[in-house]
Amino acid sequence: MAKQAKTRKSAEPKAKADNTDFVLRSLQEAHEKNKRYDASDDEMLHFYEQMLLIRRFEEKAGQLYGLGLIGGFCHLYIGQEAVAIGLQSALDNDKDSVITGYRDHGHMLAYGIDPNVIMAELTGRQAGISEGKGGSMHMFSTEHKFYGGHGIVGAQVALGGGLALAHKYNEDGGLCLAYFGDGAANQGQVYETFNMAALWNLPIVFVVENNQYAMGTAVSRSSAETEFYRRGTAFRIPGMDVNGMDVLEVRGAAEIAFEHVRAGRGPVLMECNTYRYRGHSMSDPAKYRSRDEVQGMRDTRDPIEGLKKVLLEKGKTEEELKAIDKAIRKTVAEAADFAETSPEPDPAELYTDVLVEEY
Ligand SMILES: Cc1ncc(C[n+]2csc(CCOP(=O)(O)OP(=O)(O)O)c2C)c(N)n1
Ligand SMILES: [Mg+2]
Repeated sequence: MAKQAKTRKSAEPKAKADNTDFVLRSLQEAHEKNKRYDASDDEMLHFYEQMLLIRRFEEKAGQLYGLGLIGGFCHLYIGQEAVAIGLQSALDNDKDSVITGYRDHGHMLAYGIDPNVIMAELTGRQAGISEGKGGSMHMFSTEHKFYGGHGIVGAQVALGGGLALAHKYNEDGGLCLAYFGDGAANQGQVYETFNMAALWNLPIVFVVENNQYAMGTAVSRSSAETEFYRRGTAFRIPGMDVNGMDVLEVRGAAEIAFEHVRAGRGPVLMECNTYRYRGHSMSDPAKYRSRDEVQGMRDTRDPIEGLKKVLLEKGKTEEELKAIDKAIRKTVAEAADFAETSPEPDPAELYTDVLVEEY
């Protein structure tokens, strides 16, 4: 026993371990020093408009679901808007790719994709972005390098590893932004992907959207380590702990993470702490938490209200912001009309774009 301990102690990895500690903390330290992105007034206003578009779009989607116009699953992103906007506003859209799970409408809207085609996908119409065959959980836009929209919890992380490998192999200078939830973070394939991404130095930013619940289970009931940004430690992946309710903080963190990855220094694991206001999906009565908890979040940490305050301090007026809201409500109402009135897919399309052969 004594001999073994001695061998281990004198073995080489010690210096490496110290270095690893530094690498693991380095991005978090940079983030703590410079938390919020120094946005111009125009950028800030744009973030506000984008987040509000997601909020109003999702509220309308909830209504259409209630009316029976949207079938199947529908997972709303209300409350989490700052994550998609803060991160995706920092992307190089000519090069970088994005992949996420089923809570994907906000990530599509963050690209500026026409709300009409997203809403029409929700109502299962031919004009929808997946031609009405994907629905809420399976939206794609290869034109934007947005690779879904996936219903299998955690599966998108491994696929994201593949996208990052393609960026590296093709030397196209892009990175992959792979989002997943706090529940997905307990999936085995996430760690297989961490290992390979670190081993192969892949250009990928893993983002845990920690909205505090996986279906009806709070993180403290499902997760031994609830500080998700630390979960890359065993793979020497640096972590970042980010307030996902503050779009300027998320954008600030994105700047640091993307620079690290673009410089060829390998993957980053970012945890964005956020909160979903609605149930897991439209069929969830959300009995596992109190109304006060949700209201408390809305009252004190709402990402849109938070940015509104900054804008008002910067001299914007209530009237200007109200006019923006009015215009967005109109866009969303038009998207709903379009999604209700456009035709369903032609029956002749039943076997196109689907796998029907044996493999
Ligand atoms: C492999 C797999 N297991 C279980 C499910 C059922 N399921 C759908 S969503 C979900 C919870 C995931 O929670 P989280 O990762 O925190 O994402 P959130 O819904 O909070 O965005 C579960 C268990 C599934 N779709 N796939
Ligand atoms: Mg969750």
